[in-house]
Amino acid sequence: MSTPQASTKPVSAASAPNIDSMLKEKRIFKPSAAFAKASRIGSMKKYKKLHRASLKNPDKFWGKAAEELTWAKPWKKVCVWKPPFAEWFVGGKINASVNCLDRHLTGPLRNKAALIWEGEPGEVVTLTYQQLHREVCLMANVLKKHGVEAGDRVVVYLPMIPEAVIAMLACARIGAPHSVVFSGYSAEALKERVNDCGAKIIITSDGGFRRGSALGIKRNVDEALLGTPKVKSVLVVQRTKQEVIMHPGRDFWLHEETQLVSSKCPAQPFDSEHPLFILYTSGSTGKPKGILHTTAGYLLGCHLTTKYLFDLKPEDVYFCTADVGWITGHSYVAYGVLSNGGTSLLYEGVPNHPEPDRFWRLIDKHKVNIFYTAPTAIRSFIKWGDEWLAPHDLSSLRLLGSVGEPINPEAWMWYHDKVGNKRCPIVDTWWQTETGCHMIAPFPGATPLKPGSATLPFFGIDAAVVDDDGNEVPVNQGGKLVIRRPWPSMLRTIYGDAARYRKTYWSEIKGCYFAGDGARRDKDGYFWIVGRIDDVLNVAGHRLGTSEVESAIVSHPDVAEAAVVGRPDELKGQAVVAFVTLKNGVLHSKALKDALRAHVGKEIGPIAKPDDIRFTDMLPKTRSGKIMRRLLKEVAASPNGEIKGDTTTLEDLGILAKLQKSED
Ligand code: 7RM
Repeated sequence: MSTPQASTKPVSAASAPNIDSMLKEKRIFKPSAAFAKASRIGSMKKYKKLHRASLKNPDKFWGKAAEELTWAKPWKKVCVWKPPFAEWFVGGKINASVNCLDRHLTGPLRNKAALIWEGEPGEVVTLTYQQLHREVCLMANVLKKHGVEAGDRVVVYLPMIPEAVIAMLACARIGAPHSVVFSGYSAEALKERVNDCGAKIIITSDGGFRRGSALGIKRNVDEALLGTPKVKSVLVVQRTKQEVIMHPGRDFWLHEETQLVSSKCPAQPFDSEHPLFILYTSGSTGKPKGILHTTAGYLLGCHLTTKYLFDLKPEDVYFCTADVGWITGHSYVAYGVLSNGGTSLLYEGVPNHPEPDRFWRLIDKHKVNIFYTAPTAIRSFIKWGDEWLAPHDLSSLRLLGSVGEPINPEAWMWYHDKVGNKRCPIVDTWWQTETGCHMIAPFPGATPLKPGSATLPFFGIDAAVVDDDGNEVPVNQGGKLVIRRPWPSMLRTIYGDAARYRKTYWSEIKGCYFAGDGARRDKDGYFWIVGRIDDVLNVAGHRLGTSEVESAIVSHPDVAEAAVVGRPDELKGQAVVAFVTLKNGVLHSKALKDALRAHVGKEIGPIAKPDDIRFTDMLPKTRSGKIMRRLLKEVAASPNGEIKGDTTTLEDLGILAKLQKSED
């Protein structure tokens, strides 16, 4: 660790070589013997052997693994790598919807539930594989009737209803790449995405139920379509029966259209590298990036990680709380589960409607075995109070998952003790829209868990923590998290902008994929994500990841959530500013501020003590629940709390006004 140096000018934290790490988590949780025995990878010895072999001969590993998919024509070459462009399973032909549906129809899975859907008002719809197949064929034929051909982009703007999954698979069936846009995004955001991908058709709904009322969705489409000259048709699912305006010749009710087409739709085989979907990530600056995924490699990644990391069993009910508008909803609500013949539970609404126990109700009612959610949700559950769990039987759960942000050890422990009743492994999955599927995560029957660490890389994944020259940094030193070789489910490009693809992901560290996260590895080789590199703090020569300081604050019993940012400081380079939300019933006070500062001093060291603590009711988050530190940085730095940055992806604009006045 470097000695503290007084620095007079603010140093760009992002370009300095290393990140200091000070928080040391000591707790370890080993898988139970029974869980290990029943799982596919039951020991570290087995994991290490297979991981080593997968890196020694990746073509052999991925080639063998790809035999688990159903191919229309076998591939000739596993990987052709012309950096930074990869092709996988070259020469092969495959259809993703066949892998998720048709191949399950010839055996006992035919009558198994593929989707169990619960609407926010409480109705339940179950679709077996046979029934889902029929719905997908009908929708695929409606798309064809409206002139959609292989290669045409289809925008899907739907709430969490079965039609969202049906639409994705219908597109896959006819080789039309889908671009799902989160239904909570505005007309403006929708318009930008529709135009960027050049879609001629949109699948949407009249509305959706959220927080107890019928939200308008079609009306956003109407507004967006004032500025999307290419769109010719809009297919509308009837969900809420609210009043909508249907433009003659352009808008069609889906339930009427499906009456007019056949339920037979033979799947066409497509090249392995045929585009499967484009999914836009907002990022912090510039226009959204259309992340392009192709068919075979993506599907293989989803298939394998679901099978091994979630240890999916035929009898499981699996519940992922992510919206289909995010990559998690693509890979782990739809493709990965269905490709394995699993049962995926979808829920339409918010977790606190009608009461904050909705997820626990769902788990109890549907006897959920695997539950996958995000740290932001877990911190809300903690804030709402343990009493909401008490009346519900959660004993069906056998595995818990986490995704989206580093999970702070306190939230991990709560999830483990209160939701998992100390019985369930927590699979903390590090990955990105760009990586397509899980990259770093524990094997639940093998990997000893350390709260807050995503642990070790999946098979075939060559992850490392490096300095700016690409050299691995010593144990427990922070650096840039990179992947040193291509993998099947990696993004292929940014739609329409190969130069930006090269620059964003492949130019920072020579020969490596880098997408912005900082991390360290401990003595056991475990990866600890310390936050986004752009957010790293530089305090008197110490470079601190945001997640460690936040974890320290959240480990105080009065705190629900914290976000830490740097503010330019004459003396130290940066001062540490913490935005803190408190648990229900705890009052703000000067004494509590002092206590929190002392607590961080004890947990991490005096260097990390926040110079400024601001209590707030809420933190600014993206629609998918990630804290927007970029906005907090502006609030912290500007004397009058002015914000100039892009706020279009912010969940609740009202938060900013509140933050500007936040109590200090
Ligand atoms: C799946 C998803 C990606 C970014 C990523 C990280 C952060 C996601 C974890 C995590 C620590 C995790 N895709 N992130 N999972 N950080 N531990 N388990 O979230 O494209 O929307 O975001 O999210 O910063 O780069 S994403």
